[in-house]
Amino acid sequence: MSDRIANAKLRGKIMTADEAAEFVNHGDKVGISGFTGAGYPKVLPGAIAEKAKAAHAKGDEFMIDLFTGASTADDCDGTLAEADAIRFRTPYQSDPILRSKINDGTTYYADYHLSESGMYVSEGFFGQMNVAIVEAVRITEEGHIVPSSSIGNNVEYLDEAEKIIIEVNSWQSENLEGMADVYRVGKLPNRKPIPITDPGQRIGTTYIDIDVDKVVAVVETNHPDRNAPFKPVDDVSKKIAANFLDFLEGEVRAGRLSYDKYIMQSGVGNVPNAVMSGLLDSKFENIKAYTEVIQDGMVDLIDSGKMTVASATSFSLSPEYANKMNAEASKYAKTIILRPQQVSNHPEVVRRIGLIATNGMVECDIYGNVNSTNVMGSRMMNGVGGSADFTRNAHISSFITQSEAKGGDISAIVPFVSHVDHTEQDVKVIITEYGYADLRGLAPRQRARKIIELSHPDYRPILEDYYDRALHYAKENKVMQTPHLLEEALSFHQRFVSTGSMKK
Ligand code: 0RQ
Repeated sequence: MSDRIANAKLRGKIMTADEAAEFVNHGDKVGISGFTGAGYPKVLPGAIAEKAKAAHAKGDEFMIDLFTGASTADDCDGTLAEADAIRFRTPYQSDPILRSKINDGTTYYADYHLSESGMYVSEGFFGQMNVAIVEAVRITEEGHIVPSSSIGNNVEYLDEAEKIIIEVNSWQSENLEGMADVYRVGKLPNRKPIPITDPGQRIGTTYIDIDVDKVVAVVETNHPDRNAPFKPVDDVSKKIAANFLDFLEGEVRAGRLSYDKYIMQSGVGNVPNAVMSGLLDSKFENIKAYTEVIQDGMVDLIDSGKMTVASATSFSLSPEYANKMNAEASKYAKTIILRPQQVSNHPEVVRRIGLIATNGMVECDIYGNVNSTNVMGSRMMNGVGGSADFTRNAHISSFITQSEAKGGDISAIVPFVSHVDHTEQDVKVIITEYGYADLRGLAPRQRARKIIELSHPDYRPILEDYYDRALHYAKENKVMQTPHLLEEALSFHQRFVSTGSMKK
């Protein structure tokens, strides 16, 4: 038995994963730790999946409703999805098997803003939570949980579930203790302001206090966090990063930003990660992050001394960087604060801090609406995540993307988005490898040409042609606010579905 379980009562609850899985029943609402591949339970999902498979082999039903912080990994979401054990899933995912189960209709998926998902659980929107399964670095003498590499919605699940199962993972460094800053936002109608005015402020505890009597099982594990490596930074990403820096430099010249006052939020994905490497060689110093996840690029900024504070709810690191974080956790704990996602993404704090938000996207349209989630209008990619928590409330909200996807068969800029996650009112800057469009202060017709200029040259003439004809129609019919040809607005998508390419 590991010496990481200091509470005598909870030491008496140690059992195997298979034994603990007996506390999870068909139809249960199960809230687990885990956020972008960090801090998710490592062995219970596999044991629950086996239970589901055995039930299905006998012709019995076995499916759970699964609530997380955000995405997990193949040995959690993937394993459960493969066993057809997930009936309902929220709020964010990125596992390929789970994605296919969502898209083939096996699993219902509710895509919610990450800052709100825990609150919905506390407010009872989903009904009674049955089981919380949370990974810990250790359990203190009092029975408090020291969370591992993510905080996510742990507090809400531990508070609301009838039963608690704790996985104590000895792979996670004990030196992660101290990174967490656990603060309960409180239930309505008695909320108080969250007292954060700077990303570096600590306002809570380094542990999560729980009702020890609810703990039904403690399982010991020794498994790494798993995450896919980022794509190498290629020439296109370098150009996008350079254009993003150009935009920041413009803000400095305009007197709205100074080299030591940049507070960033950076989204998930390869492109946002690449943009951070661009900042390494920039003039910006004392960069602070009030964001959701800490990716490899942010660790490089911390190592270089350029980033002095990073507030997030989780890591989202490549395997190499996850090992590095684990080995040097006590060093990084001086710079990094991990908060519940309700706090890391809270609109109140985001608005007050005045950060610059930068997120990836699937596509945007010529007027500045952004689709972050649904490919061709209906195939779920990952989810909106925290992108809208930040986008709507940031001082400046930017979106970055390559101008095309799938080897050029898809244009990231289309006449009309096939799904809307971020509306034209919220999107202030769009950046591709061809430049940036600053949309602030512009009406839709003043934006369209600027956005089309960011598209790939293969698509620019078709977009210009669409816009010219839409303008002509709009003038004749006096519908000039956002000119569209309704029968052609989704023609790029229709062409892709019929021919495999958006090109004419
Ligand atoms: O697919 O993996 O099969 O090759 O999407 O695309 O270009 O590597 O971009 O990794 O930055 O991800 C929107 C998915 C972009 C991400 C998205 C395909 C492309 C590739 C990845 P393959 P790239 P990125 C929280 C921030 C929503 C959540 C969010 C995302 C794969 O940014 O999930 O923002 N965002 N959270 O081929 C079809 C298109 C496509 C497309 C890209 N138009 N059509 N497929 N792809 N564009 C806030 C924080 O604080 C973290």
